[in-house]
Amino acid sequence: MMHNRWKTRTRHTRRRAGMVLYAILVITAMATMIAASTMFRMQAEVAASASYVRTDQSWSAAYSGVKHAMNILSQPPSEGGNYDNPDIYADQLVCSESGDDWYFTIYAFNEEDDEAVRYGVTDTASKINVNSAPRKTLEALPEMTPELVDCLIDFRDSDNEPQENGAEQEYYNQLTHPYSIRNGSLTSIEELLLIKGFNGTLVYGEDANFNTLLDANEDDGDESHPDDNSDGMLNRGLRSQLTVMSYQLNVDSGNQKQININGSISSSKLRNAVGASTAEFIEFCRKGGKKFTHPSELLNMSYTATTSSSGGSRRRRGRGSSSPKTETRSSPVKSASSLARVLDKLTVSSAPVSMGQVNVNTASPEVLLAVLGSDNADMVDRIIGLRADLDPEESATIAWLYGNDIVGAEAFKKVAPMLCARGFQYRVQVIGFGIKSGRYCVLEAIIDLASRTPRVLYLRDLTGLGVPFPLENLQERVGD
Ligand SMILES: [Ca+2]
Ligand SMILES: [Ca+2]
Ligand SMILES: [Ca+2]
Ligand SMILES: [Ca+2]
Repeated sequence: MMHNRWKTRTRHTRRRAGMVLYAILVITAMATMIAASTMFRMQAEVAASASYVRTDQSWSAAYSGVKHAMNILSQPPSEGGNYDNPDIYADQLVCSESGDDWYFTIYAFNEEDDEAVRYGVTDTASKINVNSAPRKTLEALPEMTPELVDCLIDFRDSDNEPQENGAEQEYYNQLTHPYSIRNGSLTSIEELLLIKGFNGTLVYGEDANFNTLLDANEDDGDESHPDDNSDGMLNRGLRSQLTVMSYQLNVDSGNQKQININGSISSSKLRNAVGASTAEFIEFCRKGGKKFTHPSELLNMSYTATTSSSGGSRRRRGRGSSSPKTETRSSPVKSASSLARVLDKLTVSSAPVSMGQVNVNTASPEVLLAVLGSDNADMVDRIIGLRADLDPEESATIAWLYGNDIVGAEAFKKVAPMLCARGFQYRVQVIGFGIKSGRYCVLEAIIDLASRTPRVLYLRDLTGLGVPFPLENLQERVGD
């Protein structure tokens, strides 16, 4: 009886997933089950006898997609953006060669629909940087526990002093197969798997074939790999919320170096950047010995500087030679537009880069909640509700949070250091495919636009996990 019910449910799920035949292929150590279309499988069998050149060509087609994304992202934002823009990311012809037409398609997880991909890239600043995130941010992630965070912190900190529930090298030395821990920054998200308490389910979630879609076997509980909770939603694991590759360049929207208001600055440069009155106010604060912690401090700020009234030649040391005098001025930065200007043009450190800020324009609600704290759940709702309607100019800095009354001045200053409005590194997932042969290659790359010339920071071949979606759909579409 039970058995029949399972069968009925399975048939239903399969219908829902479309005309798809499932084949079990042992691909990775995790023995992943993948979905493959009948047509594609037949084509693949034919193609399997073809020369290896075919494989090289599908790899080249996919890598062309990586370079294509790098090229697009190096230019000013195009109309349609980079989040979901089929015109520039779906079914792009690379070449016709060896009797086949080679295409690539760049795709990513679709927040609105886990049964359809979006055509675009993913800004890694939309995630939390595992190397710089404070404990409370990590603990606020739904899947994290204080014990896991203790072990993660021990793994990344340079010392050998274990946290209360953590594990340092000594623990790993006692494993059947001991290994050295990083005791420094993680270099790939996969390294999480080396940390005590972390496992594939936690890191990868239910998306066993990495196709960003909820496949039937990922929504049937323990009936098939992976073991999922069959709740009709795709849990994408910590890798969807964490990154090891995000950093910001301290440059303005025109890619010019920001001015460090705690360093030595040229008055005329400062004036040109933020206007005379704001420049004068900053100089007044600096003369008073003020050290800024973030440019947002200038919003609605007032500052009292102590000056001496000695007025002239040096007096002899002694009582009554001069009386202290104070002067209070208030900052001209009061509107969202003047705030946007100082956020764009100014910084508070001489470092060329900064780390750890999350992009308020692209982060998921879960990430924003973890970063801003559960006390700010209303703020997160308002951010998500408003940001889709912003034009690129408005979303160029985080000042829109203040301008749209999402937060008042004081709350803004508290959250501003944790947020940014722009990413410099992107994750690209791309399939390169031959329309006639059905040969394909899937690559995952992280590209970095903050270096002098754009570069690939990370590249992985995901082809072994199977075809991400039925290729005949692509074939039909491209054939139109
Ligand atoms: Ca350590
Ligand atoms: Ca999947
Ligand atoms: Ca399953
Ligand atoms: Ca689920």
